[in-house]
Amino acid sequence: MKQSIQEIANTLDHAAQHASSVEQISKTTQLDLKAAYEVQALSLKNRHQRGEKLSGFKLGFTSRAKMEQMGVHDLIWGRLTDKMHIENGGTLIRKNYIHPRVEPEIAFKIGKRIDKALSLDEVAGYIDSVAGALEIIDSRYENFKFSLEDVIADNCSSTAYIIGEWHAADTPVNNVNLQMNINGEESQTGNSNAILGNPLESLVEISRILAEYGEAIEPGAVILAGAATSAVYINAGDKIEGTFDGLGKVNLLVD
Ligand code: OOG
Ligand code: MG
Repeated sequence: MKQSIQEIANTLDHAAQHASSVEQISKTTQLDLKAAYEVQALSLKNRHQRGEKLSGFKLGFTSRAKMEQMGVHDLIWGRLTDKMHIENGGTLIRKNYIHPRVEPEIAFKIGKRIDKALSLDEVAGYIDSVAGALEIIDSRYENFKFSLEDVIADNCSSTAYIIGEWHAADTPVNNVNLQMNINGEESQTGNSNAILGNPLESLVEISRILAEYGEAIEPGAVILAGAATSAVYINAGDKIEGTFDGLGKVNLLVD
């Protein structure tokens, strides 16, 4: 059934809240990119009405590994809220999610308001601190399958994130070797340069995109640069550990 932008937003928000998957929107309603981002904004509005606060932004499909895994080849962005944040070493309750996956990321904490497109040379001056991170994504669509517009409308599968210890802004985030182990076994290995050649480029991109969109990034906001490797399904009982050379470890338990 064809749905309005508001109805789609409510459908996706409901699916996220109740851990129940829905059919891809693109099967019944054609959204263009602008409409897909409108759906995302409206679904976030629902979250804000329930008391969730915007805590930052994320980029998606910034690495070839992710583009190839999901068959989508354009950069996307979504919004993070305080409710999505899990402490390092904390626990994710599997039954609250549909089919969650984990992926290793680089995180930035913003130190100074960003309200314009920044160059690679400029972004350093806006960073408070940097860290290794794990992102949990949980597409609200059946079988984790979507078109570009579908995934944007679904807030880019955003569900949860875990940040490692914050390090000084000048700690290198490029050329960081990283490894993700699940239950003590190596699951993914990679290098942070898989993210747009240098994760700092993700900050350049989000500054440009949000400036065009008329939205500022406030001090304290977290930016997830995008996964450096493919994402991996997680199960109750899993112990996940990300190791980032020079940035330390990030841990999550799944219950
Ligand atoms: C979309 C989210 C992509 C990333 O880091 O590339 C993303 C998805 O794969 O479900 O978060
Ligand atoms: Mg991600």
